Amino acid sequence: MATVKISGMRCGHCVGSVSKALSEIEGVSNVQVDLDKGQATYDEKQTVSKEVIKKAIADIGFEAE
Ligand SMILES: [Cu+2]
Repeated sequence: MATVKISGMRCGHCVGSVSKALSEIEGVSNVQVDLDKGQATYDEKQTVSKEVIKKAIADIGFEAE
């Protein structure tokens, strides 16, 4: 399981957007977004570059580290 910190999420709508964006990345599954912790966890069915994850999150207006 991988974890990514995400800043800028404020509500359930943000959680939904992040969850959808991550789920659409090839190789990513079981996405769980935690609003209170400001992070998402996911499983990798294949190796997924952290840069790909960061870009997908940046593309929808949030910041990942
Ligand atoms: Cu929101």
